[in-house]
Amino acid sequence: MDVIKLESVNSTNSYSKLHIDDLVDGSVVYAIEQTSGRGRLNRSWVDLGKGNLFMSIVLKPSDKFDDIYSNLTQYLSVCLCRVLETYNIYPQIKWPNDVLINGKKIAGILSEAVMQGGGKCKGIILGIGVNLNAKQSDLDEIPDKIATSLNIEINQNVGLETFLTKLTDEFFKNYNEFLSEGFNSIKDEYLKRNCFLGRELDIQIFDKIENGLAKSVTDNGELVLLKNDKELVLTIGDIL
Ligand code: BT5
Repeated sequence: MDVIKLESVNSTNSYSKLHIDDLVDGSVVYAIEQTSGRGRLNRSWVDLGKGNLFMSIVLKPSDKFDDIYSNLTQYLSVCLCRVLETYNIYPQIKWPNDVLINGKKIAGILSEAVMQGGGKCKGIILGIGVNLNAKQSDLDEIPDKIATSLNIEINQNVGLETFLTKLTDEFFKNYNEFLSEGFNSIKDEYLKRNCFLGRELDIQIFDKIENGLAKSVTDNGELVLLKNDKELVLTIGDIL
């Protein structure tokens, strides 16, 4: 596994996209400082100082895009939960891939496919930010979300490189199984950590809000929402 450490970068995802031709399948790019970290839909990811994880995994499974690549974020959320549990804390997953501790956001995942002419897929950039060593006063400044950090949850500092190695080992341990079986290979592990099923939810889908009872998750990782006796099957959205 190639691991590339950057002292400072705008975004590990942007860097990985820019250098995708030179990065081999399975490369891991991480940065000590990330100046313009990106979330989904033009949101940003806040750098809470040295010792936090900003990482992108570069994957080149095939030059044809397969639908299961969209579930890589859910696969990574399960891997992250397993690693966090080794610190004796109990994370939960909010569909599709938010990882929370006691309802507070500790990590964010951003997956981007890099396509080229002829519908060919050059690769998938799977980015993740995890708050490992943050100050409560900085967490309080994060817009729109209540956030936490591993050091605050376990009351001690966390080794960045140790955490990175645990997470990438966990990721690659079952990656080939995930590629052949898709979301189904992690469905049970995903569901046992969920905090959304059986609840009435408001879900933002671009500029629209749907609401209903979260009934189940399909074998493809979609959320089934029950609304006026009708089932809505959602592939994207943000639980509000
Ligand atoms: C995400 O977006 O949660 C995906 C974030 C992915 C960040 C990684 S870091 C390495 C790689 N390189 C990048 O440039 N990005 C990836 P989204 O679901 O859109 O959530 C964004 C929202 O999370 C923001 O609008 C804030 O409310 C909140 N947020 C921002 N920074 C945070 C932090 N450090 N901790 C907790 N919440 C945060």
